[in-house]
Amino acid sequence: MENETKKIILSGIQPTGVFTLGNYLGAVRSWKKMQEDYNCYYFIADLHSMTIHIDPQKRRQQTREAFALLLACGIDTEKSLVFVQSHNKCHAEMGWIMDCCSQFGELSRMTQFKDKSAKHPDNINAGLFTYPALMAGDILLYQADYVPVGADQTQHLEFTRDVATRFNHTYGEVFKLPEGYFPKAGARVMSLQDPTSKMSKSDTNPKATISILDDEKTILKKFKSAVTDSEACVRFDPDKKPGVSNLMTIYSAITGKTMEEIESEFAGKGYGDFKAAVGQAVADELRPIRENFARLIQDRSYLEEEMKKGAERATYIANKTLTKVKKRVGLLLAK
Ligand code: AQP
Repeated sequence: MENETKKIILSGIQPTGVFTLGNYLGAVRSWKKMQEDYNCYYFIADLHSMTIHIDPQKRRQQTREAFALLLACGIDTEKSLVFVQSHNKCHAEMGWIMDCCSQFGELSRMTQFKDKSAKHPDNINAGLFTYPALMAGDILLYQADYVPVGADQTQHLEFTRDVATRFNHTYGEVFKLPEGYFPKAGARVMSLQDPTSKMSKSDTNPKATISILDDEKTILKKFKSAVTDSEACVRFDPDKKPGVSNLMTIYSAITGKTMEEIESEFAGKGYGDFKAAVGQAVADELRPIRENFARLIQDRSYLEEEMKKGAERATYIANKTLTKVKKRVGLLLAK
């Protein structure tokens, strides 16, 4: 599976619901492509998902589904290391060590903490605050060269580099400093009902998001009711026409057409034709994923076997770094 000459890429996704078209076009689709050129480590970030309250039974189910969804999207366990974060105990242990290497001030400046605290004012837990330290541990454990980052994650990557630099300086060189990786075909997908905010799995309005398991009829219906504007002209202008521009971004990401090509394809046509074409392109793209998922989720023993293999390999790799870290900070190793 691994090739010593290839660089390491690491990324995770939270089991907070069925992946959206945003998760797919912004992350998972690129993860599939990267498998050819890198040693890819992908994990289901179930520990991170604990920063919000989810019913325990639902969390278990969503974690299994998220694992199956990654495989359904074309992540191949023969090429990539795929695992569930909590199945490798090194993450929790490293997370604590990273907590102790993080400063209150720098964690307080994280915009995600501010955003998520505002979104869940009744549950501003310590995990939400120290989330970036756990994430730094996730990345540094595997000596990742690259971490694919969306615009909303750059601050966390900077934080990881700062913590790693500080640790290396204090205790001696252990960590490789990871760099951001910006996939060429990545796209930021916005809500279909409020195109100024990003499409999110946890959005409570089902019309705002496309789940990658939605069937064709549902997808076409959701695009039909997507918020646009009254100009009736397909033109890319994210500031003045956020709704139409979002639909163009989605169409472009799937068909590979440029914005100019899309503008001329729909010149003189109404939004009805445009929305139907975007919906159809999305439905065609997601159909095989939905079919793969339906098959995989039935095969519980296969999923469990793949999770076990992933956990063993991930633990083997991460434990090498964790042991070095423990020695450097002066934790007495158990004999
Ligand atoms: N709308 C989006 N457009 C492009 N990329 C997106 N990602 C998420 N939403 C979009 C990318 O998907 C990856 C996995 O995300 P995550 O599950 O770890 O957390 P998130 O960014 O908080 O995703 P959600 O869907 O918004 O989840 P909830 O609702 O639980 O908070 C990341 O690479 C992310 O950039």
